[in-house]
Amino acid sequence: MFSKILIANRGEVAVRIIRACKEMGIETVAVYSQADENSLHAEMADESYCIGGPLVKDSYLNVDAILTVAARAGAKAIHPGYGMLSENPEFAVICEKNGIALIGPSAEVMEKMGQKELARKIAKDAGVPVTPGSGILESEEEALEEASRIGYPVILKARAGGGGKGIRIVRSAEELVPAFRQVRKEALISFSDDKVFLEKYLEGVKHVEVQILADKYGKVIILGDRDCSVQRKNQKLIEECPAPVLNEKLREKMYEAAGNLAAYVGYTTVGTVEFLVKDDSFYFMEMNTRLQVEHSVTEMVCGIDIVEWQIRTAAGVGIDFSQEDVARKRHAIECRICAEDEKTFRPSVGKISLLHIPGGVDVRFDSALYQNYEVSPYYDSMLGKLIVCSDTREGAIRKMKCALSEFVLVGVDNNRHMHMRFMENKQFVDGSYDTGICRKVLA
Ligand code: MV4
Repeated sequence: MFSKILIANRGEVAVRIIRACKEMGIETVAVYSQADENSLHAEMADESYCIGGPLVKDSYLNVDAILTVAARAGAKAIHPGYGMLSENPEFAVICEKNGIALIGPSAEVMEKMGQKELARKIAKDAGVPVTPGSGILESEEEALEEASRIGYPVILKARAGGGGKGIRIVRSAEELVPAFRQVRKEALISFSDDKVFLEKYLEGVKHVEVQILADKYGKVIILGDRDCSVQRKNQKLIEECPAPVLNEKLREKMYEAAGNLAAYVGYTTVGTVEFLVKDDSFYFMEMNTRLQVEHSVTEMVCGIDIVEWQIRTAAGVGIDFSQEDVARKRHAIECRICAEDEKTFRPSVGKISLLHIPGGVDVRFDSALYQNYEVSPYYDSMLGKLIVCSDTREGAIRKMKCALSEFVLVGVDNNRHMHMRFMENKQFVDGSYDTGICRKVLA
């Protein structure tokens, strides 16, 4: 087991990882930017090092600074969290070369599954259903040919895309070439990789993902599934576990497909297979080779600390429980509390003058907030994740409403009233919602 772990991240995920390490008796090293000098994660870690300016390129993405701290502090492993360097294969290779374990799958697997069209091919080879689609589109003519072969609507996707960037739905041939140019341009700017492919666009789908835990001895456990269809501009807002309308037969087929893919590609530690679900069919969308923001809802249902097992499996510890031991009866919901204007959704900054975090049975708020904390403009607007769990979905919705009502956050605008609107929305309440729900609720 690692004696000391450097957390190469900030905010709620850094606090989450530090807590897991403390519970495991592992020493922690935090890195922070000048803007995060008074951050909770820097305060909680055993050692903290300032590694650069507020911009992520100067700090949290500053590989040299992070590895220098790891060497100086004697950290044997680095936990990348999510976002930042967590799916950067070059960083994984550099860590491997420096004899530092990057907590995640191997650099090779991270690289393969991070290229979306290659991941689709691997999924198909592993017997996982994928939507009809193309390879990398080398020209506008090829894009037109492939779109015509597959049939509109199609969705253009950047190979290195993520976070809602490098994706465009195209409904007719006239729109295709301008959209193709736009996605390539956006992908080059955002990911320095303008390779784009396309798929048949499925309307009215649910976005359901399956949580994988795999050790280095071939054991793969499915920890549960999550419905992540409540998204605005490809940013998830609300997630729930399990997905409310999956029938058991479909769920078992999706679990088997996700497990087969993990085994086929030699996956280790924690990962998520994202699917599109429509009626009784499901299709591979992509695989995330890192811890996800929404891992917490799965933990609340299955009672397994996903971060602890991510660290254990990265350190070569075998999974000592079976698939049957994974509880699935309860229901959890997560609302992402963001510092943003309720009407314009523009990020909000300021000093938290009054904070009351909701509590109670199975109510959890994962954040890095504290009274008088200054919310800075440099980073993601998510302040924390409010998670509740109950024996039934109705109970979880009721509990979430109570927790949202109890929440006090004065000093920055936040989206708690928006979340309350979802909890009162008929489509959300009956579980029949799809990825189009935001347009309806927020219209
Ligand atoms: C799709 C899709 C429908 N058909 N692919 C969203 C971002 C990335 N995870 C891929 N995504 C989707 N891919 C096909 N073939 C629907 C989504 C999707 C989505 C798309 C646009 C706006 C919001 C969305 C929310 C969830 C999933």
